[in-house]
Amino acid sequence: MLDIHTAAATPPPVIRREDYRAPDWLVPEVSLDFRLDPAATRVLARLEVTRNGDHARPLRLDGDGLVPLVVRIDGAAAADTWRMDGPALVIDLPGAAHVIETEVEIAPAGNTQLMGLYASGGLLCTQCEPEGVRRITFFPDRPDVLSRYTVRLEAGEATYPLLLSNGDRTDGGGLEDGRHWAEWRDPFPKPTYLFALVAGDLAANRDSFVTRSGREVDLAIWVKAADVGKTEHAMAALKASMAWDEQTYGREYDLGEFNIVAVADFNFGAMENKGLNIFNSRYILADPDTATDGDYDGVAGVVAHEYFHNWSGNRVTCRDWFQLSLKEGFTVFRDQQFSADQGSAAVGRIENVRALRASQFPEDAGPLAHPIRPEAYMEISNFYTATIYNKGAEVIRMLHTLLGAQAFRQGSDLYFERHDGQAATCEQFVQAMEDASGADLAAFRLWYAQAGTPRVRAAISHEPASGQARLTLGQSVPATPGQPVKQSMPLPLRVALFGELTGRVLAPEQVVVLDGPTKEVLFEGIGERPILSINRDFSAPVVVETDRSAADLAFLSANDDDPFARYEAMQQLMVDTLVVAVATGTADHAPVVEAVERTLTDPALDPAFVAEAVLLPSEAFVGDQMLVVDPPAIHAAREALRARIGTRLEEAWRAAYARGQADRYEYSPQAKGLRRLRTVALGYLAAAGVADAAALAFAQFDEADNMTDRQGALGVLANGRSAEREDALDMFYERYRGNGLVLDKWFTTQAVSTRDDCLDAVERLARHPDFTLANPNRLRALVGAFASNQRAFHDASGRGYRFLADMVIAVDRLNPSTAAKLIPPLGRWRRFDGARAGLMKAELRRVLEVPGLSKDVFEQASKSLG
Ligand code: 0A1
Ligand code: ZN
Repeated sequence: MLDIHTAAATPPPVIRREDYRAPDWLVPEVSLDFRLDPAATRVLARLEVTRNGDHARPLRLDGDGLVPLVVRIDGAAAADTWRMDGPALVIDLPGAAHVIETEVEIAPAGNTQLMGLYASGGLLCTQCEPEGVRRITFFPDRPDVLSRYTVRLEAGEATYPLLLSNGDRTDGGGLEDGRHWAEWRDPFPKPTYLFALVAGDLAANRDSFVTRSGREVDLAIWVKAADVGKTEHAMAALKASMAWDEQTYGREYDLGEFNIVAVADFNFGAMENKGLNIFNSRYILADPDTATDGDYDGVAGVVAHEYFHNWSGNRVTCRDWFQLSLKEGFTVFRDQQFSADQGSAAVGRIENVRALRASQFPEDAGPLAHPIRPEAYMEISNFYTATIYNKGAEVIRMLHTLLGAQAFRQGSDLYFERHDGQAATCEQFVQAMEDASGADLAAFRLWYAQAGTPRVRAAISHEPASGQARLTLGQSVPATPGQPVKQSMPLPLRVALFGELTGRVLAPEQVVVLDGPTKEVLFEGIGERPILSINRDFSAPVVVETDRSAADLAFLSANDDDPFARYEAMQQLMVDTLVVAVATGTADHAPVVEAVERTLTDPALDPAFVAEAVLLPSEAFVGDQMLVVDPPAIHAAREALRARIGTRLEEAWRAAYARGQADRYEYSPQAKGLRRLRTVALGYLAAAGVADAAALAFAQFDEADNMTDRQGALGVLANGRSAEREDALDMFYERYRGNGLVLDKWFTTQAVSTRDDCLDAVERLARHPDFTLANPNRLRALVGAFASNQRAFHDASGRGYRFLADMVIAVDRLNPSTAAKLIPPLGRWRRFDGARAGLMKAELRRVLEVPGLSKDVFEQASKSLG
């Protein structure tokens, strides 16, 4: 087909939720036969198709770049009954059931999109979510067509000794000419997006797990032979996840095998293919020398996430892609619960909220805002967003809060029982929760339909004479694209009151549901002025505005019995101080310094919590609080406050630093907390400009027996101007130049630097021989990280914007879905001054003028321009 229009000239079609129609044809059984070869792989498909309902419509098989070499209907070559409709194969069929056979040839080695069948470091592997199967074979590539798969793989044995697919291996053997084959059968009907295969030369860490009903499952994590020693943490997390899901949700694993494969080139974190999870290697490989404590947490969290999808996603899947949050929001909630149970729940919750505020809140406040169940898309790959995942998880968490743990579990049991083996909708999930609990969730459903972060106003008044305190609440949901007017939503707010004088709990925690535009709550027997603690544990994903004074916030930061609320009070105090400093050029630092000191020197507190609580909010987060973001002013104000906290509390930072010095590396929650606090302390000492800061940092860097300490120290050095800086960067590079995942850290450390010359360094690094556009991890490590560096990216010259747009344009030719993920920082132009906004828009326009732009980038750039 000759397409002379650029995407910009002919916008791609919009797919709408309201247009959903059940599939015309079903495919209960499919056999796929792969003759694997990187340059030319033959794919033979045999589909048993059945007409779905009473209609005369033809069978339509999606394809993307495929040419049918053979089409057979019920065993006979059928030249005149099929035709191509654009990329799709359309076949007129007379009966109710037929067998369709097709054959195509594809070239995995040339697949730079990393979607479909592709090559990565000598392996052949697949990524099929959301619409990758159509790049492998002709098929109804939609999640509501569920099939039982039999897969035969054939390849050269020397290069590809390992042949994996979904389900359990049923057969295999040797062939002539050094080739061999294996057959896999997955007894569970599944949609195309869960299909997977891997062929390669890998070694395994093997283990086993006995399910609660006594079935033994063979577990294997497949990696390059040299990396097997880095899979222990992932294996432990897998077994812990399997046990946890039995305990917490009553969900048992259902196949005889569970395989995980790590690959170096991957568009996302990992993929939950049935029985054959494929991972970005950064979420599998971990050892103390190469992975930070944060990386360890990432590995455990993603292993758990993909495992939990076996039920929330695979056994019950999504009817259509508008329901994506059905599996993703629920599964993120489940992995957050798991991580909270494994480590510090308080620190975990703080990290969840930090991530939500860093990525989802800006999305919800900008041109790409969408509800967790979107209404329309051009390219579904653009909807794997923080809103679908993280806000989706917050919505499930609110259900958990509103219904209580027990009713929530009954609802989840009912959902799995009712919809096992089906492709379900968000509505069916809510219905199951409603039916099991008896609760009325009519208004709650608005959370699925409305975008935007609600704002809550909260004020408390007190009458000493009557002992009454009155909490006044109001909500508003801001307008978002396509949704100018919003309805109030039920917001579960955990609330408590503390006594200013006695420090006592005056009103223990209760859940107040703000279910209209306003609400008043009366508290009796309040004998002293109450201080309001609200949205404890971040019970609702909202912005809360109160008029609490600096003194009240300081009080809560020291005395609240909810760790999240304590952290939040400190953050609010810091944000308020910084906003005043940016607006007026000066601010009273003392309340923040005192609050940090109390937290830092409180021996009862967990060091991991302390390390989170004493960190200043990011420059981007401060920017999000302002009408017009002024990046240099925010940077200056934040650095000044950092320096003040560092200088005033130098002795306390030195003490925390010394306390974090361990004789020997240990992986335990306590040791992790101390390491975290140690590097935070080092950062404050450097900010204070103490004479030995660089020497301390370099010693920590050089003597470290683990990556957490080493990278932490490198980050501190990278922000400074010491002689040690260049040495440390060079040493780090030389030590790890063969390890791609660690080299990513080297790029990121420089891209997030607070130095004035960061932008120059980033432009230089983009020309470094180890930089490549082809590897998504490397791209995110440099370009993604740079775009999150508010001051450097928003350099008044516009060079940061130009750099990002150049990258988008270059990457789009290789990997459109990854290119599109780089666009959102340019879409925030409304929040900046006229000069910056103009430069940002000009770059978006420049991107849109590129001939042959992908629909992925077209959708994001055109919406961002607004
Ligand atoms: N379902 C996966 C996410 C995923 C989506 C797309 C991918 O390739 C483009 C890969 C993974 C998850 O939630 O983990
Ligand atoms: Zn997921």
